[in-house]
Amino acid sequence: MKISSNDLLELYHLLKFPRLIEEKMLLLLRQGKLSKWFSGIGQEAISVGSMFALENEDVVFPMHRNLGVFTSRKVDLERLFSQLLGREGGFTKGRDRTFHFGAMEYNIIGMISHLAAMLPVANGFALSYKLKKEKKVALSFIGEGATSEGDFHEAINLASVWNLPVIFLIENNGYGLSTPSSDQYNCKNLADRAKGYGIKGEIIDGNNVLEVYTVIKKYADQLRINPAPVIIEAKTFRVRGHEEASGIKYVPKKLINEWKKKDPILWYEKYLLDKNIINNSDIKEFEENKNREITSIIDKVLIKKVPISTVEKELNDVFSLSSFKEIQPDFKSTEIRRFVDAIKDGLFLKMKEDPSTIIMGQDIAEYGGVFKVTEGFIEEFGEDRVRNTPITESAVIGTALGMSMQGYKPIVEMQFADFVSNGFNQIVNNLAKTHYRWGKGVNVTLRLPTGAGIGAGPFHSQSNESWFFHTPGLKIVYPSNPYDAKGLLSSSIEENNPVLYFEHKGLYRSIKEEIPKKSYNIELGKLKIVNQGSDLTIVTYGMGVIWAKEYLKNTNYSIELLDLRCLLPLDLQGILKSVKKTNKVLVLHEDNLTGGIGAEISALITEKCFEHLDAPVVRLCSIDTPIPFSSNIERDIYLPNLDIGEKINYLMKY
Ligand SMILES: Cc1ncc(C[n+]2csc(CCOP(=O)(O)OP(=O)(O)O)c2C)c(N)n1
Repeated sequence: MKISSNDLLELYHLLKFPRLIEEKMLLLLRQGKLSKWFSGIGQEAISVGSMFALENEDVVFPMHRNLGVFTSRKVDLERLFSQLLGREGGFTKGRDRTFHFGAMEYNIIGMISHLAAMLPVANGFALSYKLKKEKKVALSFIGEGATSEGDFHEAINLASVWNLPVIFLIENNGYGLSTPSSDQYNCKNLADRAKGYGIKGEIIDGNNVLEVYTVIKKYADQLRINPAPVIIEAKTFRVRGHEEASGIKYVPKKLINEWKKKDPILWYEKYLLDKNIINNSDIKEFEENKNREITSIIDKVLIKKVPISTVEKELNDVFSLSSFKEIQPDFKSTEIRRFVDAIKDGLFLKMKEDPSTIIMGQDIAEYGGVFKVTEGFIEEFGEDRVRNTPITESAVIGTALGMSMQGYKPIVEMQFADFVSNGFNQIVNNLAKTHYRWGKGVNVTLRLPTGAGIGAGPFHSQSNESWFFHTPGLKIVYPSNPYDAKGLLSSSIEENNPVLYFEHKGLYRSIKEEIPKKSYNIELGKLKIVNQGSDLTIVTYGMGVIWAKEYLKNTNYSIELLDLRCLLPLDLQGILKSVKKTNKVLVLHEDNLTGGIGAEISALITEKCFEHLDAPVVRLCSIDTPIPFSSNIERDIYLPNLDIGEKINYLMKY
């Protein structure tokens, strides 16, 4: 590949700039003006060469040693230094560490600490490009240490199956913290793994900026025409410590000295000097100019304030503002639908109305999903929008996040709610925290077929809503009837925040009711009073509502039955209003007792309206065991519903 002298010179300037910044940063660190630093010295050719090869419209996912990505994309330096030095005016309002930030306007998506977690998100961007027929690529950096993480394998496998234009660029710098690569993986080259994923892989000299540029450019050009992922392994070395405070005693000195001789800047300077493209005074002049520029910006930034905030501001930024617009139900045209049909109808109508909706999940296409919720969808909407996935919960949830950042409204079906544990990190650390960290709303809906009562055992029956209830940034929806299921699903899909939509499998085919045929929606966070009463309030949701309704058929007590419908946001005012009226409360749920939603509700009631209580708040929940397989044990011992009468009698007599 022929590169003009001007380009060679520009590349030199880009390569040298992050080194000059780092040298200054290391000084500031020693002076106590910088809290932490992960050095990329000796690895700059990888960041810079690859950025020089890409177009600015291509998205990039840097890691903690990729300062050169930000400088090569010409990110506003005052903002950059404000972020790095923890001052006001950075990218994350002081909410993130030195390198955990992105800048969407430069098509840079920030990392989270969980190293490989952004690889699936890169897939989401790449899939969006492909669907929109945009000739762009995604490039994701990853250290050789982090290639051991599950997300690495899931993301590449998914990208391969779907032919997504992603460059997975491994920076193999020999060590993952103190762990040498020989303790990290047991193959000769990580690029060799490409074969196993059915994709191309190539090893490059990560200290040779021209080689990095040439190879990345070659693949970027190819991927724009024929989308497919590729693994590039850039061999390099970490010549400083993992981070500056942690030392480097465990690395043999000889190795460091050998690699220092292969310094990418020294090599490239020599190359340009030999070609007479620069001379020593050019180098000196560039260094002096840039150092002056860096110093002047740093001086300006260091006198800026550290970010300050208020409780209100912090809380306000957890969620993107809701843009709920009510769609009234049309009761002129109705039909009798089961719970499962209502979900299917809601999903179908949304897919029909809004081309930005897309469904992903295991066996959801031709097979229609294990519960047949998406049966017939592929015929109607095609395989681009109804996507069968490999068994990769984490990669698919991360992909959904990337797609949502590209304007899609992805809906991901977990085959069973139980399997969401395999996507846990993506949910609690990526989906939940994105808006708070950098103000980007996340429109992802996860559908979770949940619940016991069908003898499916400990791994196909769990109520796991409380796993997520504790995490700021998530919304949790849990309907108990066909009408709500359809209306709440519509709102969940529109919601510009991550929503976990729990659907009880036991309700799918056991309940039905007359519901409007057309679309309508229901605002999230509003409970429903299923039955008015004055003696006692039952607070419940999901299957609990069905159990409570059964009980109500045969009691003379005046019971107020509240169906929460949403656990987050929780309609606390609605709960308190009822408790103030009845003065006694039973909190009922199928999930087991300890640390369940009931514990929080009970605490809130006790704290907020203690004076109105005539009895302790009582919880009735499943016992604290895994869910037994045997239907007898599940029904007679595990689940709580047989004890409703006893608990209510206890409360009434109190
Ligand atoms: C999931 C996870 N486990 C552990 C860590 C702690 N940690 C941070 S960086 C690091 C080493 C990473 O090595 P590598 O991926 O090779 O990148 P490098 O630091 O060498 O650039 C470790 C273990 C983490 N951030 N995330």
